[in-house]
Amino acid sequence: MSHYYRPLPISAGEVTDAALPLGGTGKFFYKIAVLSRSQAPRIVLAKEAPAAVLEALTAPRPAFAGLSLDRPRLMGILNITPDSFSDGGRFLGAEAAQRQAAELARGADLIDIGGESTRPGAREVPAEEEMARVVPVIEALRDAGLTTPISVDTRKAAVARAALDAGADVINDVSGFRFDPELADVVAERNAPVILMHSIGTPETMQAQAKYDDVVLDVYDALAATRARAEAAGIPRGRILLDPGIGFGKTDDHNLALLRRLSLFHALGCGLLLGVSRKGFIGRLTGTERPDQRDAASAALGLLAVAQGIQMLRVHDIGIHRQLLAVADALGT
Ligand code: HH2
Repeated sequence: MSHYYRPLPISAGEVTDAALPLGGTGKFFYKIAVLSRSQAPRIVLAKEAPAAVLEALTAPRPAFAGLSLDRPRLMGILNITPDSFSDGGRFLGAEAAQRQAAELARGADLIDIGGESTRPGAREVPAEEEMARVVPVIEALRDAGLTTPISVDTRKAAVARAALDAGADVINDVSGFRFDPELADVVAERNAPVILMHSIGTPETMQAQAKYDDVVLDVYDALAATRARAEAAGIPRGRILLDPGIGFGKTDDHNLALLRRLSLFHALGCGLLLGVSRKGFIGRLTGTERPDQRDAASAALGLLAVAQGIQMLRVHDIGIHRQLLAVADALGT
């Protein structure tokens, strides 16, 4: 595609009949920034965009894992790993994991359980070990009556299968089906909703490969190809959330460029998820060494994402992000 269309959401106070709805998010836009690889951006009235683009931008997204996407949702993070950058080692035992899940469930719409760290430099974990970390926790949570939808953060078909059997609902693959092609078949066979994230290389190597012609347009094209692969495997568009993958094979400047133009990704016609919570680039921007001291800046970026119509935020601190959503809702932002 030579032109890319980024809707410019407007404030709730300025919505008139001429405004177009943004993907059923409750947000609206009149104008679109037209981006290309060869020309400076232009701003045009929305109605000047091709019909197929307007259809992708305006069509309401179907509910995802039973969650309507007409308001922003929170995914709470639960890492059952010894080495995750923020909470590594804290929730390794089933009991500690269960306590944290109960805490998250108070305010999270979805709980994301991961048994393999994917922070830059992290080593791959064998499928058996990953399963041994996440499956007993998912089983224990379901046995205890937890009804919150659970996603499993895995790149592997075998882990996905075992997690779905144990009571997980959603697959969250940071490799966007690149790591294990069989994972697409598992998702299709099981009719599971899926989150497909943009990344390059593997967590061990990705930062060395962080090179793009134009990071925003390159990530857009890669996500379009990922969505097409998923659809070819039999996964309908309405069961897919896409994620630009902040921090995965991206420099700080790449991350900032993506955050400035997040609403572009609505043109892919899927719901969108964003994970910025406590990530390393926030530490570098704010001079905060400890991940658990990065929640204020994480929430500030979360608000920016919500204002651009992002449907789901992946976060560590649910309480702070519930406050963010309350003020955003009151403002109509
Ligand atoms: N980020 C991380 C892990 N999984 N999934 C999606 N969809 N989007 C993300 O941005 C994302 C993700 C990395 O964060 P975390 O789980 O907190 O750490 P670690 O990978 O070290 O376990």
